[in-house]
Amino acid sequence: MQSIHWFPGHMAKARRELTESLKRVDTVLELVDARLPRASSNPMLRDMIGRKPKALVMTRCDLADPVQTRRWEQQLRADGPVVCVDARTGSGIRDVLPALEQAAAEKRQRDAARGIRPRPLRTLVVGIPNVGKSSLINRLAGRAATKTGDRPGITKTQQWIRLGNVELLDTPGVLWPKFEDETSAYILAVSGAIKAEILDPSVVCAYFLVWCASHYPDALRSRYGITALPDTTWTGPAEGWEAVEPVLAQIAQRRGLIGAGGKEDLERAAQVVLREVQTGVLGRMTFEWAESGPLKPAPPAPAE
Ligand SMILES: Nc1nc2c(ncn2[C@@H]2O[C@H](COP(=O)(O)OP(=O)(O)OP(=O)(O)O)[C@@H](O)[C@H]2O)c(=O)[nH]1
Ligand SMILES: [Mg+2]
Repeated sequence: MQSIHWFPGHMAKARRELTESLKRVDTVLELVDARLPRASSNPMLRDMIGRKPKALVMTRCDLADPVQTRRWEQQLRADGPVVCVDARTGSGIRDVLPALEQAAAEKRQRDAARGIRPRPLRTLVVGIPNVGKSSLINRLAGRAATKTGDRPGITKTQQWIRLGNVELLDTPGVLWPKFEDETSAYILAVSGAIKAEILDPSVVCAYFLVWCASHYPDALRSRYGITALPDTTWTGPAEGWEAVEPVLAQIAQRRGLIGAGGKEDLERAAQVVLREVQTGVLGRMTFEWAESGPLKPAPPAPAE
């Protein structure tokens, strides 16, 4: 694909600050979006974090497909503790601090062996913009300790928030300078993590409709009354657009999105679809499926 350069100056600054802060923390809490757990994990952060103890939090579990979330959780657990949350309502967050302690268990033991008294875990909270870092911190703190908002770039500077046994460092979301693969870029745009305009909203929507037709066909049928779904896999923007044009025309008709000359406004229809996907109107969905295989039984719920 064409390489997309869009790394703004403030991101470079955020990256430098993260490198500095990493030296001063004991653990890292990495947040990814449960609907795209790999595509929303910043490869640059992974390299920077290195071997520092880390726990992973999947946010927006309320919007993701629960079967896929369980699959991802099982796969990702191979690399350390994983917690699934809805950072907006706080569902699942009581498992976050125990997961951090679990990640830091070895360090705690080392400290104890050296006679160092236990002190609050200093934790860096990282993730792409808008993934829910500040929302999660506020839920953990039980108060509006840091500002949140429904668009990327709300947190501008790092900020420490002290809770009983941990000190959390809220950070501005960071992205990476260049997308290596086209699919990740599309998935990030479908989720709203990056602006669809960076690619092209119509193409992003075409990618989604082609993918959705084979993964969640009922969502398209019930929301838009589409009967003839695109029967193809994504091979590129030109072929993808050709496959979804009739579908978008049908959506435009139903929504009364008719432009000058009585023609369906396909671009507006594409924008409507993307907005509805992002807000969960199409139903719970995971845009990046985990490898399939037998699901292990869910772990027993922790005792109250
Ligand atoms: N549905 C849902 N919405 C969430 C969840 N977590 C966060 N949000 C919403 O997502 C938006 C972004 O949340 P923030 O906490 O500001 O995200 P952030 O990661 O701090 O973003 P930056 O500071 O810009 O990097 C807000 O509108 C939240 O209400 C979640 O688990 N589920
Ligand atoms: Mg924030």
